[in-house]
Amino acid sequence: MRLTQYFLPVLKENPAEAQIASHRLMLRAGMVRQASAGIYSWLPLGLRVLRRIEAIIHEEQERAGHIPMLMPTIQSADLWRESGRYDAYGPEMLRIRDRHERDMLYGPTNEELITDIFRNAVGSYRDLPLTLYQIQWKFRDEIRPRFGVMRGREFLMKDGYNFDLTREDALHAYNRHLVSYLRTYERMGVKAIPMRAASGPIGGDDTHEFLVLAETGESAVFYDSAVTDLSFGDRQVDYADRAAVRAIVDEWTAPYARTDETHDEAVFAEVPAERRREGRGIEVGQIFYFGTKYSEPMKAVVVNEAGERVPVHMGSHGIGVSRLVGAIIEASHDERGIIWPEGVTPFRVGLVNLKQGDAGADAACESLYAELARAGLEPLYDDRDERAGAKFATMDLIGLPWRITVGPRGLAKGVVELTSRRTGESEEMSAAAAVERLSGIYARV
Ligand code: P5A
Repeated sequence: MRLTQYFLPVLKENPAEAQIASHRLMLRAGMVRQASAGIYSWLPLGLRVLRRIEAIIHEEQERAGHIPMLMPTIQSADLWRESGRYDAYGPEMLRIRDRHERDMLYGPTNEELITDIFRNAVGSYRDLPLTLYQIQWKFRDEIRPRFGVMRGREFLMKDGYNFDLTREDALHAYNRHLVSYLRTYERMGVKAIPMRAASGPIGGDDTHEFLVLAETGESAVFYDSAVTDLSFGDRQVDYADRAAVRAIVDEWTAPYARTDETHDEAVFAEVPAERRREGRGIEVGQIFYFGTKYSEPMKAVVVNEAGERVPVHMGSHGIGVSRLVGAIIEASHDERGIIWPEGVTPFRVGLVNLKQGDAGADAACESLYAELARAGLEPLYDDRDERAGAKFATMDLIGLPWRITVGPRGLAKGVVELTSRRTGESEEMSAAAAVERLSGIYARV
């Protein structure tokens, strides 16, 4: 993409309404604009990040054997009356009446709708296990939307729902989700720690939240620092192997890690003092096992091997897709701007022409731009007629992990400069060597 042909409305000044770094930087970098309180338009640069996050989620969910689908944002109130949540959900639910005076709502979550789809299609244990998921917009009329996309009213969520014959099978689904989420967040370049939490309006007793540690997080957290040393790495997981999946869950959930809702001082006191940590975190996901909470009232039953009709065991599993964009920035920025992890960066490399209009520099940039694109390195070429300082400031603000700088002086020596946004370190090398270096880096993402 050439910057002169893109839509990147960056702001020079800090917007007054933004209280935290991620909100400020998302506005300044031209990623989002507020449409009304807690409701945002995603501008092209922001959308690219959102799409990257979605792509990682899809890959990891399908790897775990879960099946993508798409449900509508607007739902009928009738299903929610069946489960009893229409009244229970309260003012967070945006209620709508259509022209025929039918009660509708903008879905805050989809347990009822998916249970309805399931009960109309599945009747036998032979069709289980089944896990369906979607990535779809949700609406929750939060009393205090704030921090930009972090606590929005309209927000993008990955929501998955498992249907199983027994509690044991459903707990395996729960474990599959926990493990696939560990992998998912790690690929996005953030450390999200599974913590025991409370279930709220979704229900059930077994639930973990995934938290990214950040001072601006809304949840108070208590944890054993040992949990922050764990990393998933490139281990292969056989999701059909219950014991193997369980072992990974045990590894991550053995160290003490809880939100304030489930925190227990007495248990926490057993953690060696030097490893006890208190802090704040951003909830970027939550998984639930709630058994037959929806399947019983909504009569989602299957016939088991003995010929009996039994309600299915269910759970639901969410990732805050739009919130993650803010959370990743909270965890990865400096005073000059965003620092994208390679896994979610909107463009993989920025190309800066130090002397636009100089025939040699222009030609070198054109050929490098084509080369980078061919190598799948998705370059953003700053081809504006601007001072070098302004181009660097824009690149630093939007946070691409790598920058290649091309200018007449380097070209005379046959080199360009490759700079890391994270460390600020620069290295001179031939254009071909820079393409090769970046190809190697992104091959590991
Ligand atoms: C799980 C999937 C559920 O709704 N039902 C379907 C279950 N869980 S949850 O924890 O309530 O939400 C899942 C994730 O969505 C994000 N989230 C939000 N993001 C931005 N703005 C909001 N107002 C908001 N509310 C929830 C969180 O990341 C949460 O973990």
